[in-house]
Amino acid sequence: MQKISSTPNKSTKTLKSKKSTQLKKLLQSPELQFIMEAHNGVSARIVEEAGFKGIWASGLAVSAQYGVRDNNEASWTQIVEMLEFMSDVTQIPILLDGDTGYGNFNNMRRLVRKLEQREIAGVCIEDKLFPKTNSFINGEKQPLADIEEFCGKIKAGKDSQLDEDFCIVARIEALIAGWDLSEALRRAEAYHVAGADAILIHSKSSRPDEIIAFAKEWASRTPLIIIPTKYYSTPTEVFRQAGISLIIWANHMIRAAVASMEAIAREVQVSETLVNIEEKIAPIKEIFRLQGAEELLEAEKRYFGNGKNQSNAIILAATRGEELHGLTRDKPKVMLPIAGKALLRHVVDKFKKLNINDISLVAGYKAETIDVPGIKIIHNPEYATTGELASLVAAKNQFSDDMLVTYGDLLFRSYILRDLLESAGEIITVVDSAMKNKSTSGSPDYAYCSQADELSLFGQDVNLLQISKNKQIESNQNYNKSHGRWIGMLRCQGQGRQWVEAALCQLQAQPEFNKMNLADLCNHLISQGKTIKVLYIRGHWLDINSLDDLDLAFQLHG
Ligand code: SPV
Ligand code: MG
Repeated sequence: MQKISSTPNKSTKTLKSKKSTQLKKLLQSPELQFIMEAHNGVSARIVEEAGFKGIWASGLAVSAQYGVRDNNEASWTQIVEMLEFMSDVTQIPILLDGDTGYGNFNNMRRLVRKLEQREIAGVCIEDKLFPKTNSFINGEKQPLADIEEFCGKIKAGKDSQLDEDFCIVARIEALIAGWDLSEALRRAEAYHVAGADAILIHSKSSRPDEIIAFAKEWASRTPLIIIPTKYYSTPTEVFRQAGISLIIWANHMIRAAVASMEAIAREVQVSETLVNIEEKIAPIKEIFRLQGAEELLEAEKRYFGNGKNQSNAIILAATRGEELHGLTRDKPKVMLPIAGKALLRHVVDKFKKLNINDISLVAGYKAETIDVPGIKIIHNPEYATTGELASLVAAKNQFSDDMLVTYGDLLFRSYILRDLLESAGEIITVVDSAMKNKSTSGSPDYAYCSQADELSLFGQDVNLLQISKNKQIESNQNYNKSHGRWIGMLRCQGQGRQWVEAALCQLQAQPEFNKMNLADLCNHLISQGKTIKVLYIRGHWLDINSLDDLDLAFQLHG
């Protein structure tokens, strides 16, 4: 059985037998079989999906897709490199059109070993001289290889294969080069004796007569292969009756691609629009499918775990920011420029830097002026009379099992977000225990926690007990002095989302819901016995509530 591959778009569901074994079986099958040309990874995949049981890696087509002639202008390693792409994305066997073997017997030995390493099932070599020319260009002027020398190449190839099923096909060019049937048969016999697994008899005639005559004389001494490019109008049944084993459709994928590309390129060039061609070409989705994009998405879920953020962010930014007076006359606070870009842009960039690309912003005041790209804007039309929780409810369709909820007027260092993303817990929030040099503009929220921030606690679980506008509170618990400032950033994951949804439902039933803010939500959750974990930080953030804050922000980011 073929080994399971980690190659992205190789299906591992229905493993077929070894590719060389598959090719050998095709050649030895009593039924007439067919293989189709492919010239790169995507065409190989298309051929496999169409139902073909094998691929012809055509020298003509692979050269053409590189934009070079079929005269060994592409080096053999360049051919093998392309074969690797083709082999990686398919499970059916590939028979390489190996031209003359790219040199003498020694080159042939190395070629066979390199092909086996890439799971190429077999190689066909033709009895011409290196560098060869395509059989349909001046065929009669092309010299044939010396029989004995060519037999040596076949033997060398067979002797160097490690996989007993690897196939070597000997291709006879005698009819192409203007020799007669008896020369073709003489060569076929010699190549058979040298160990060829099959004979390919090539013809450039528009009628099948000479290959039918050959097949009759050859009488299936080995499997017989044909390439009916020139005698294409012959009914396939004729080949079947003649006892042909394998038909190679040798160049039809590259010709189909070229015809389509020429037509589309011409049309777009002339019309200067895409509007007429969209329906004539493959949808982008089809390209993604052929590349196996879906498999990668699934693998990311499997292997990235928490390492890659599937989190989304909800930014609350519906208010004007009255304290900033005239500055917010024509735009909301989040659109104020700081160091050349809007405050909101700084926030969004921080999220994007950590791969959080699903960002929703709840806007209200002057929402139409928010022009930060790459975010969804959700409106809270009642922004003037409602608080943060009403804005959060407006975004409830964006809730996910790993969501960040934050104020839009926070400037913070990236590590804070990174640490929050790496923290465990259903709900985690950030508390600044330093509180130094911090403006107390606006009305700060103070956090009361299960433990003060001590370096010795580093990494230990600390829970939020209460958020209050008061720096000191009357408490019948064993705390009354706040442990820091709550910065207004929450992460809810797993169950945390359900907790928040349930809490919002309960709070919505209360008459003062429209005045409630995120701190009220946290306090309610705690009163319901839910745990909110604390991530302590020591500075490195700023919320913009006043002109002083704005000055500070300029100092930090300007
Ligand atoms: C090829 O496909 O490159 C072949 C077949 O060698 S033919 O072009 O018919 O010679
Ligand atoms: Mg060729």
